[in-house]
Amino acid sequence: MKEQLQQAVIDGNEDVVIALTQAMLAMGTPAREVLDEALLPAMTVVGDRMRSGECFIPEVLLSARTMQKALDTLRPHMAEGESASLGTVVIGTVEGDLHDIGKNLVAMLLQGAGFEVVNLGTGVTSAAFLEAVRTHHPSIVGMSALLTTTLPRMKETINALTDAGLRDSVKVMVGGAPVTEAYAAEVGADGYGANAGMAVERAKALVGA
Ligand code: B1M
Repeated sequence: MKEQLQQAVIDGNEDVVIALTQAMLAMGTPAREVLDEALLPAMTVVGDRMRSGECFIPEVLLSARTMQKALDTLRPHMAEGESASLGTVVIGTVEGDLHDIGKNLVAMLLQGAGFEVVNLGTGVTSAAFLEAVRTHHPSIVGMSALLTTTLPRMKETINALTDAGLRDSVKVMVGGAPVTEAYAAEVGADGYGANAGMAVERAKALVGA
């Protein structure tokens, strides 16, 4: 069934994806296993095909939308974390970047782990991150970027937080496929996650949980 689900995400077949996700959950497959062993590998295949020119933007969009539907189906089964709040995380994809599947996954797992999450969406400007920090007083600001061209927005936002006198009031976490631990250190972030699970562990460590 995992292979069928993976193929249905690649094909962008929403109805089949929802039905198979529900069926696997009903059979007792842990939501995390559905995610790690069927859904995430599907996006890797889609990325490889995009790179090799085997598939084009409309097809990738279809797979991405289907992936979001699968995540929506999984969400209630993953949000089984501690009930006490570990604090607030403001999270967004940086300006100029539309990729949000990974960021939403990180947001979902943070919520499941007991954080309050304010998800600012995609294309979030430095000014919007600052505004959200002033409004929500988060413990952590999380930035996601999937494009090498949008990575510099992370440093710009960190600089803007410093210039506004807000940098010491929040921890900053960064992530996304092109981000590395070394890059996170280079831009002055406090934390980095190679994947959503590692992001949650790092976020917990940052708030001393
Ligand atoms: Co885009 N795209 N895309 N794309 N896309 C990539 C990223 C690319 C690698 C594809 C490729 O060439 N193989 C390539 C980037 C190359 C580069 O910069 N080096 C690329 C490109 C070039 C583009 C366009 C420029 C294409 C074009 O128009 N010519 C364009 C840019 C649009 C823009 O943003 N301005 C574009 C558009 C799109 C779609 C809109 C079609 C769609 C996005 C839909 C959406 O997100 N709603 C799309 C998709 C789907 C992809 C791929 C295929 C899949 C991304 C994904 O969802 N992965 C991607 C190829 C790939 O990555 N294999 C590709 C699954 C997701 C779960 O993983 O996002 O890495 P990921 O998140 C992980 C970790 O990175 C980490 O945890 C997550 C979960 O484990 N993580 C964090 C993420 N954020 C974190 C934050 C944290 C901590 C951890 O702390 C805050």
